[in-house]
Amino acid sequence: MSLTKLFKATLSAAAVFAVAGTAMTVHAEEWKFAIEESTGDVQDLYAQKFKELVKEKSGGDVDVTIYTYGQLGTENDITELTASGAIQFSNASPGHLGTFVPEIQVFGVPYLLSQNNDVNKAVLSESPTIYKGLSKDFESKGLKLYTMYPEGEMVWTTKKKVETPKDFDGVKFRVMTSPILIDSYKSFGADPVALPWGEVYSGLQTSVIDAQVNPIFFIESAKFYEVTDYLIYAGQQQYTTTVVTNDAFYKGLSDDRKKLLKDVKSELDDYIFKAQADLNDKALDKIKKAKPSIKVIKLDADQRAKFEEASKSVGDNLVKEVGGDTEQVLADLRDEIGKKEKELGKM
Ligand code: 6CS
Repeated sequence: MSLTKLFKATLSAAAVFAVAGTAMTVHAEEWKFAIEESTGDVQDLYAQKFKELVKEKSGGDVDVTIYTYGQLGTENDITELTASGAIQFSNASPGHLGTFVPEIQVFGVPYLLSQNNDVNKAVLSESPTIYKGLSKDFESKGLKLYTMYPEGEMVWTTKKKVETPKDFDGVKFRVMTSPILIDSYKSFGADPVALPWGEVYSGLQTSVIDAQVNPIFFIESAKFYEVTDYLIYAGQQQYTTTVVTNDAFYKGLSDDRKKLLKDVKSELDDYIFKAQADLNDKALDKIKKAKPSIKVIKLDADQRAKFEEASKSVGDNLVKEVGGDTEQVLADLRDEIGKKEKELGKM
Protein backbone atom coordinates (compact mmCIF):
# COMPACT_ATOMS: atom_id res chain seq x y z
CA MET A 1 0.00 0.00 0.00
CA SER A 2 1.43 3.44 -0.91
CA LEU A 3 2.12 5.90 1.88
CA THR A 4 -0.75 8.15 0.72
CA LYS A 5 -3.24 5.25 0.65
CA LEU A 6 -2.13 3.98 4.04
CA PHE A 7 -2.40 7.44 5.55
CA LYS A 8 -5.84 8.02 3.98
CA ALA A 9 -7.08 4.67 5.34
CA THR A 10 -5.90 5.63 8.83
CA LEU A 11 -7.60 9.01 8.51
CA SER A 12 -10.90 7.38 7.42
CA ALA A 13 -10.84 5.11 10.46
CA ALA A 14 -10.21 8.16 12.66
CA ALA A 15 -13.12 9.95 10.98
CA VAL A 16 -15.51 7.09 11.89
CA PHE A 17 -14.57 7.48 15.55
CA ALA A 18 -14.87 11.26 15.27
CA VAL A 19 -18.39 10.98 13.80
CA ALA A 20 -19.38 8.45 16.47
CA GLY A 21 -18.14 10.95 19.06
CA THR A 22 -19.94 14.02 17.72
CA ALA A 23 -23.14 13.23 19.60
CA MET A 24 -21.27 13.96 22.81
CA THR A 25 -18.54 16.45 21.94
CA VAL A 26 -18.14 19.21 19.39
CA HIS A 27 -14.71 18.87 17.81
CA ALA A 28 -12.70 21.80 16.52
CA GLU A 29 -11.93 21.69 12.80
CA GLU A 30 -8.48 20.13 12.36
CA TRP A 31 -5.87 21.21 9.79
CA LYS A 32 -2.86 18.92 9.41
CA PHE A 33 0.47 20.63 8.68
CA ALA A 34 3.62 18.60 7.87
CA ILE A 35 7.07 20.18 7.88
CA GLU A 36 10.41 19.02 6.42
CA GLU A 37 12.39 19.79 9.55
CA SER A 38 12.62 18.91 13.26
CA THR A 39 11.32 20.57 16.43
CA GLY A 40 12.94 23.99 16.99
CA ASP A 41 14.03 24.42 13.33
CA VAL A 42 12.83 27.35 11.18
CA GLN A 43 9.88 25.50 9.62
CA ASP A 44 8.77 24.34 13.07
CA LEU A 45 8.87 27.93 14.40
CA TYR A 46 6.68 28.93 11.46
CA ALA A 47 4.20 26.08 11.92
CA GLN A 48 3.95 26.66 15.71
CA LYS A 49 3.19 30.36 15.23
CA PHE A 50 0.76 29.53 12.41
CA LYS A 51 -1.06 27.14 14.76
CA GLU A 52 -1.23 29.79 17.49
CA LEU A 53 -2.54 32.54 15.18
CA VAL A 54 -5.06 30.29 13.42
CA LYS A 55 -6.49 29.20 16.76
CA GLU A 56 -6.65 32.77 18.04
CA LYS A 57 -8.19 34.26 14.88
CA SER A 58 -10.74 31.45 14.47
CA GLY A 59 -11.90 31.87 18.07
CA GLY A 60 -10.65 28.34 18.85
CA ASP A 61 -12.59 26.72 15.99
CA VAL A 62 -9.52 25.54 14.05
CA ASP A 63 -6.83 23.40 15.57
CA VAL A 64 -3.60 22.79 13.61
CA THR A 65 -1.77 19.48 14.14
CA ILE A 66 1.93 19.67 13.25
CA TYR A 67 3.90 16.68 11.94
CA THR A 68 7.69 17.00 12.01
CA TYR A 69 10.12 15.43 9.52
CA GLY A 70 9.75 11.68 9.26
CA GLN A 71 6.38 11.37 10.99
CA LEU A 72 4.61 11.22 7.62
CA GLY A 73 7.62 10.37 5.48
CA THR A 74 10.27 12.38 3.65
CA GLU A 75 10.02 15.78 1.89
CA ASN A 76 8.52 14.30 -1.31
CA ASP A 77 5.98 12.17 0.61
CA ILE A 78 4.44 15.16 2.40
CA THR A 79 4.03 17.04 -0.89
CA GLU A 80 2.17 14.03 -2.30
CA LEU A 81 -0.04 13.85 0.82
CA THR A 82 -0.93 17.54 0.46
CA ALA A 83 -1.69 17.28 -3.27
CA SER A 84 -3.95 14.29 -2.63
CA GLY A 85 -5.82 16.11 0.18
CA ALA A 86 -4.81 13.65 2.93
CA ILE A 87 -3.29 16.61 4.79
CA GLN A 88 -4.00 20.32 4.34
CA PHE A 89 -0.62 22.10 4.64
CA SER A 90 3.05 21.29 4.21
CA ASN A 91 6.42 22.85 3.55
CA ALA A 92 7.56 22.08 0.03
CA SER A 93 11.00 23.53 -0.54
CA PRO A 94 12.18 24.23 -4.11
CA GLY A 95 15.20 22.04 -3.38
CA HIS A 96 12.92 19.01 -3.25
CA LEU A 97 9.92 20.08 -5.33
CA GLY A 98 11.58 19.99 -8.75
CA THR A 99 10.07 16.77 -10.06
CA PHE A 100 6.56 17.80 -8.91
CA VAL A 101 6.48 21.50 -9.86
CA PRO A 102 9.53 21.83 -12.19
CA GLU A 103 9.20 25.62 -12.65
CA ILE A 104 9.95 26.26 -8.94
CA GLN A 105 13.54 25.17 -9.64
CA VAL A 106 14.30 28.74 -10.71
CA PHE A 107 15.13 29.19 -7.01
CA GLY A 108 17.93 26.65 -7.48
CA VAL A 109 19.73 28.79 -10.07
CA PRO A 110 23.09 29.66 -8.45
CA TYR A 111 23.68 33.31 -7.53
CA LEU A 112 20.12 34.30 -8.53
CA LEU A 113 18.98 35.61 -5.15
CA SER A 114 20.52 38.64 -3.49
CA GLN A 115 23.36 38.76 -0.96
CA ASN A 116 21.04 41.19 0.86
CA ASN A 117 18.50 39.02 2.63
CA ASP A 118 16.12 41.99 3.08
CA VAL A 119 15.80 41.98 -0.71
CA ASN A 120 15.04 38.24 -0.68
CA LYS A 121 12.47 38.70 2.07
CA ALA A 122 10.68 41.44 0.15
CA VAL A 123 10.63 39.42 -3.08
CA LEU A 124 9.61 36.13 -1.47
CA SER A 125 6.77 37.60 0.57
CA GLU A 126 5.05 39.69 -2.10
CA SER A 127 6.42 39.03 -5.60
CA PRO A 128 3.79 39.04 -8.40
CA THR A 129 6.04 36.61 -10.30
CA ILE A 130 5.63 34.12 -7.46
CA TYR A 131 2.04 34.70 -6.32
CA LYS A 132 0.50 35.28 -9.76
CA GLY A 133 2.85 33.51 -12.21
CA LEU A 134 4.38 30.54 -10.40
CA SER A 135 1.25 29.89 -8.35
CA LYS A 136 -0.53 28.68 -11.52
CA ASP A 137 2.08 25.96 -11.89
CA PHE A 138 1.26 24.80 -8.35
CA GLU A 139 -2.52 24.83 -9.00
CA SER A 140 -2.09 22.56 -11.99
CA LYS A 141 -0.66 19.98 -9.54
CA GLY A 142 -3.44 20.27 -6.96
CA LEU A 143 -1.49 22.64 -4.70
CA LYS A 144 -2.10 26.23 -3.66
CA LEU A 145 1.07 28.24 -3.01
CA TYR A 146 0.39 29.88 0.35
CA THR A 147 3.67 31.58 1.19
CA MET A 148 7.41 31.60 0.63
CA TYR A 149 10.23 32.59 2.98
CA PRO A 150 14.05 32.40 3.23
CA GLU A 151 15.83 30.19 5.79
CA GLY A 152 19.39 31.50 5.47
CA GLU A 153 22.50 31.34 3.31
CA MET A 154 23.45 27.82 2.27
CA VAL A 155 26.89 26.82 3.51
CA TRP A 156 28.99 23.90 2.23
CA THR A 157 30.24 21.44 4.81
CA THR A 158 33.14 19.42 3.45
CA LYS A 159 35.95 17.13 4.55
CA LYS A 160 38.55 19.00 2.47
CA LYS A 161 39.27 22.63 1.71
CA VAL A 162 37.34 23.87 -1.34
CA GLU A 163 38.21 27.29 -2.77
CA THR A 164 38.01 26.70 -6.53
CA PRO A 165 35.87 24.47 -8.79
CA LYS A 166 38.99 22.29 -9.29
CA ASP A 167 38.98 21.46 -5.55
CA PHE A 168 35.61 19.77 -6.02
CA ASP A 169 37.21 17.12 -8.25
CA GLY A 170 36.00 13.69 -7.05
CA VAL A 171 33.95 15.12 -4.15
CA LYS A 172 30.65 13.23 -3.71
CA PHE A 173 28.39 16.12 -2.86
CA ARG A 174 24.92 15.52 -1.38
CA VAL A 175 22.19 17.75 -2.81
CA MET A 176 18.43 17.87 -2.30
CA THR A 177 16.30 15.96 -4.81
CA SER A 178 15.44 18.66 -7.40
CA PRO A 179 17.21 17.91 -10.73
CA ILE A 180 18.63 21.43 -11.12
CA LEU A 181 20.87 20.83 -8.12
CA ILE A 182 22.56 17.93 -9.89
CA ASP A 183 23.24 20.24 -12.83
CA SER A 184 24.49 23.03 -10.53
CA TYR A 185 26.94 20.92 -8.55
CA LYS A 186 28.24 19.22 -11.71
CA SER A 187 28.94 22.69 -13.07
CA PHE A 188 30.79 23.56 -9.82
CA GLY A 189 33.03 20.52 -10.47
CA ALA A 190 31.62 18.06 -7.87
CA ASP A 191 29.96 14.62 -8.21
CA PRO A 192 26.42 15.32 -6.94
CA VAL A 193 24.27 12.70 -5.18
CA ALA A 194 20.57 13.44 -4.48
CA LEU A 195 19.29 12.20 -1.09
CA PRO A 196 16.59 13.01 1.48
CA TRP A 197 18.23 14.75 4.43
CA GLY A 198 17.54 11.89 6.83
CA GLU A 199 20.34 9.97 5.07
CA VAL A 200 22.94 12.75 5.15
CA TYR A 201 24.55 12.31 8.59
CA SER A 202 25.16 8.58 8.16
CA GLY A 203 26.18 9.14 4.52
CA LEU A 204 28.91 11.56 5.66
CA GLN A 205 29.94 9.29 8.51
CA THR A 206 30.40 6.28 6.23
CA SER A 207 31.86 8.35 3.35
CA VAL A 208 29.02 7.44 0.96
CA ILE A 209 29.13 11.22 0.50
CA ASP A 210 31.91 13.72 1.29
CA ALA A 211 30.02 17.02 1.51
CA GLN A 212 26.60 18.65 1.71
CA VAL A 213 25.03 22.11 1.75
CA ASN A 214 22.49 23.71 4.10
CA PRO A 215 21.81 26.87 6.11
CA ILE A 216 23.98 27.14 9.21
CA PHE A 217 21.07 26.68 11.67
CA PHE A 218 20.33 23.30 10.04
CA ILE A 219 23.99 22.24 9.96
CA GLU A 220 23.97 22.86 13.71
CA SER A 221 20.67 21.17 14.53
CA ALA A 222 21.23 18.12 12.30
CA LYS A 223 24.86 17.94 13.57
CA PHE A 224 26.36 17.69 10.07
CA TYR A 225 29.42 19.60 11.37
CA GLU A 226 30.29 16.56 13.54
CA VAL A 227 31.08 14.52 10.43
CA THR A 228 32.77 17.22 8.28
CA ASP A 229 35.74 19.56 8.83
CA TYR A 230 35.10 22.77 6.87
CA LEU A 231 32.26 25.30 6.72
CA ILE A 232 32.54 27.19 3.43
CA TYR A 233 30.54 30.32 2.55
CA ALA A 234 30.44 30.71 -1.25
CA GLY A 235 27.34 32.93 -1.57
CA GLN A 236 25.76 30.66 -4.21
CA GLN A 237 22.37 30.16 -2.68
CA GLN A 238 19.79 31.20 -0.15
CA TYR A 239 17.63 28.36 1.22
CA THR A 240 14.02 29.08 0.33
CA THR A 241 10.87 27.21 1.22
CA THR A 242 7.22 27.37 0.23
CA VAL A 243 4.21 26.49 2.35
CA VAL A 244 1.54 24.86 0.22
CA THR A 245 -2.03 23.87 0.88
CA ASN A 246 -4.33 21.49 -0.97
CA ASP A 247 -5.92 23.51 -3.77
CA ALA A 248 -9.42 21.98 -3.52
CA PHE A 249 -9.37 22.42 0.27
CA TYR A 250 -8.43 26.08 -0.16
CA LYS A 251 -11.08 26.71 -2.82
CA GLY A 252 -13.70 25.14 -0.52
CA LEU A 253 -12.93 27.48 2.40
CA SER A 254 -15.35 30.26 3.36
CA ASP A 255 -14.35 33.87 2.65
CA ASP A 256 -13.77 34.33 6.39
CA ARG A 257 -11.29 31.47 6.52
CA LYS A 258 -9.50 32.74 3.37
CA LYS A 259 -9.18 36.15 5.00
CA LEU A 260 -7.90 34.55 8.18
CA LEU A 261 -5.19 32.78 6.17
CA LYS A 262 -4.23 36.01 4.39
CA ASP A 263 -3.93 37.86 7.71
CA VAL A 264 -1.88 35.08 9.25
CA LYS A 265 0.50 35.09 6.25
CA SER A 266 1.08 38.85 6.58
CA GLU A 267 1.92 38.56 10.28
CA LEU A 268 4.17 35.58 9.71
CA ASP A 269 6.21 37.20 6.89
CA ASP A 270 7.97 39.45 9.42
CA TYR A 271 7.95 36.93 12.25
CA ILE A 272 9.71 34.15 10.35
CA PHE A 273 12.27 36.42 8.72
CA LYS A 274 13.42 37.61 12.13
CA ALA A 275 13.22 34.13 13.67
CA GLN A 276 15.39 32.54 10.96
CA ALA A 277 17.95 35.35 11.23
CA ASP A 278 18.20 34.85 15.03
CA LEU A 279 18.56 31.10 14.70
CA ASN A 280 21.24 31.42 12.00
CA ASP A 281 23.11 34.11 13.96
CA LYS A 282 23.49 31.86 16.99
CA ALA A 283 24.29 28.64 15.16
CA LEU A 284 27.87 29.38 14.09
CA ASP A 285 28.96 30.11 17.68
CA LYS A 286 27.27 26.93 18.88
CA ILE A 287 29.15 24.92 16.26
CA LYS A 288 32.49 26.55 17.11
CA LYS A 289 31.92 25.81 20.79
CA ALA A 290 30.95 22.19 20.14
CA LYS A 291 33.82 21.60 17.68
CA PRO A 292 36.69 24.09 18.09
CA SER A 293 38.65 22.38 15.28
CA ILE A 294 36.05 23.33 12.64
CA LYS A 295 37.52 25.55 9.91
CA VAL A 296 35.40 28.42 8.58
CA ILE A 297 36.18 29.81 5.13
CA LYS A 298 34.47 32.78 3.47
CA LEU A 299 35.30 32.84 -0.23
CA ASP A 300 36.19 36.32 -1.45
CA ALA A 301 34.58 38.03 -4.46
CA ASP A 302 37.14 36.64 -6.95
CA GLN A 303 36.76 33.09 -5.67
CA ARG A 304 32.95 33.34 -5.78
CA ALA A 305 33.11 34.73 -9.32
CA LYS A 306 34.79 31.48 -10.46
CA PHE A 307 31.87 29.37 -9.20
CA GLU A 308 29.37 31.84 -10.66
CA GLU A 309 31.13 31.69 -14.03
CA ALA A 310 31.27 27.86 -13.96
CA SER A 311 27.50 27.66 -13.33
CA LYS A 312 26.32 30.37 -15.69
CA SER A 313 24.52 28.00 -18.09
CA VAL A 314 22.45 26.33 -15.32
CA GLY A 315 19.53 28.78 -15.69
CA ASP A 316 19.45 28.39 -19.50
CA ASN A 317 19.56 24.60 -19.20
CA LEU A 318 16.59 24.71 -16.83
CA VAL A 319 14.63 26.90 -19.23
CA LYS A 320 15.33 24.43 -22.07
CA GLU A 321 14.48 21.40 -20.00
CA VAL A 322 11.30 22.61 -18.27
CA GLY A 323 9.93 24.97 -20.92
CA GLY A 324 6.48 26.48 -20.32
CA ASP A 325 6.66 29.77 -18.46
CA THR A 326 10.09 29.09 -16.89
CA GLU A 327 11.95 31.57 -19.10
CA GLN A 328 9.49 34.33 -18.25
CA VAL A 329 9.49 33.51 -14.53
CA LEU A 330 13.29 33.59 -14.39
CA ALA A 331 13.50 36.88 -16.31
CA ASP A 332 10.78 38.48 -14.15
CA LEU A 333 12.43 37.34 -10.93
CA ARG A 334 15.81 38.75 -12.03
CA ASP A 335 14.06 42.01 -12.79
CA GLU A 336 12.27 42.14 -9.42
CA ILE A 337 15.45 41.29 -7.51
CA GLY A 338 17.40 43.95 -9.42
CA LYS A 339 14.77 46.61 -8.66
CA LYS A 340 14.66 45.71 -4.95
CA GLU A 341 18.46 45.81 -4.78
CA LYS A 342 18.38 49.37 -6.16
CA GLU A 343 15.96 50.29 -3.38
CA LEU A 344 17.49 48.34 -0.46
CA GLY A 345 21.14 47.82 -1.48
CA LYS A 346 23.06 44.79 -2.74
CA MET A 347 24.62 43.65 0.54
O1 6CS B 1 18.73 19.47 3.26
C1 6CS B 1 17.53 19.25 3.32
O2 6CS B 1 17.00 18.42 2.59
C2 6CS B 1 16.69 19.96 4.36
N1 6CS B 1 17.26 21.25 4.69
C3 6CS B 1 16.52 22.14 5.31
C4 6CS B 1 17.11 23.43 5.76
N2 6CS B 1 15.22 22.01 5.51
C5 6CS B 1 14.48 20.82 5.11
C6 6CS B 1 15.22 20.17 3.93
O3 6CS B 1 14.63 19.03 3.52
